[in-house]
Amino acid sequence: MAHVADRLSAAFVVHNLGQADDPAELLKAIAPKVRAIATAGSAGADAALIDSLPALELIAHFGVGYDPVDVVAAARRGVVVTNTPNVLTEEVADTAMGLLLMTVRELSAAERWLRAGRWSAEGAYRLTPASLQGRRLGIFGFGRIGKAIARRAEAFGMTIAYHNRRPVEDVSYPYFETLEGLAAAVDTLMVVAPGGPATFHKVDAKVLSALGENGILVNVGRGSVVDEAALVTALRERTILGAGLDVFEDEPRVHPGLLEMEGTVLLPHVASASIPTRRAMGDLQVDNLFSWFRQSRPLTPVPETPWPRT
Ligand code: NAP
Ligand code: 8YV
Repeated sequence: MAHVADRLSAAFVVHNLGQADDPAELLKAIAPKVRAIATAGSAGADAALIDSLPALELIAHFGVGYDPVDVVAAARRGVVVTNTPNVLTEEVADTAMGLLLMTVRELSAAERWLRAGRWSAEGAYRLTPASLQGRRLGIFGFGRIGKAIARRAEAFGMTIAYHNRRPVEDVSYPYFETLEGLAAAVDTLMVVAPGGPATFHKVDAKVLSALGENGILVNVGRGSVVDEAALVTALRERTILGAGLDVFEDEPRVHPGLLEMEGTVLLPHVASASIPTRRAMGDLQVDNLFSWFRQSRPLTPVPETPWPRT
């Protein structure tokens, strides 16, 4: 974001690796002096980059999900990693509910019907097989955003259950130790878990089959959490009813099987993408850098690189 770039260049000497003609050459020239990296989106920092910067102290990531940053390599080197939690929670939960409604009630297909002149030419759009009413919502990743989605879903009259690695205290919703167990108990699965090796392809053919033929899958977490090939098969064979996806395995490329399917609603990773929310995320990213270099502490370190150091 220009706003972020302006704030950074007003305070720091900034080298833009992404826009360099020869990134390797630039890196070689500046490596001994680099004290922090600002990363965004899928452009993170891998072990090779981290290990090539001997003076590195901080990696400030734009986004609450920090799967593109190798936090294990950072922790090993004593480098602190920060992300941008909380400031996007409500926005992402709003979008998740919108995507759920679009998927269950086929709202984008209905709009396409109107815009194509089919309402006047052929009559009303079809009655949707599914309704939001009476649906049972399972949330995979019951953290900040998962809880904000639960608050909204409760107001819509949905029942709620969840799966995490451990139960959340002070919450009365049923907890499921396994994702498959959760999927079998609900008909609507909302994925809002982080990416990375621990969650890779956790939503697989078994989980989709447990969700059942009335099942709706919504993913606002990370594309890598869902086995997209298995999802395409489940949609094709109608072992689930539909899917609403904001995130994909190989962004910005989308599996052609998903594109051709009528029962999918596909958004280009926009859950936090409003100007106010993205600006708040950018400010938190820059404030982490300011706090590190002015007050010697990060504002929002990730759990893998805690502060104060343990
Ligand atoms: P959070 O508060 O850290 O919540 C993540 C939840 O996932 C935690 O409750 C955690 O519980 C659970 N979890 C983590 N690893 C797990 C595993 N291996 N198996 C089962 N559960 C696991 O994070 P948040 O702020 O809610 O954000 C969640 C994610 O949403 C982000 O990491 C990001 O990938 C995604 N996101 C996407 C967008 C978008 O634009 N689509 C925007 C914002 C965020 P336990 O530790 O108990 O397992
Ligand atoms: C951003 C996200 O769209 O915060 C996250 O984890 O996925 C989104 O809010 C993404 O980080 C873009 O930079």
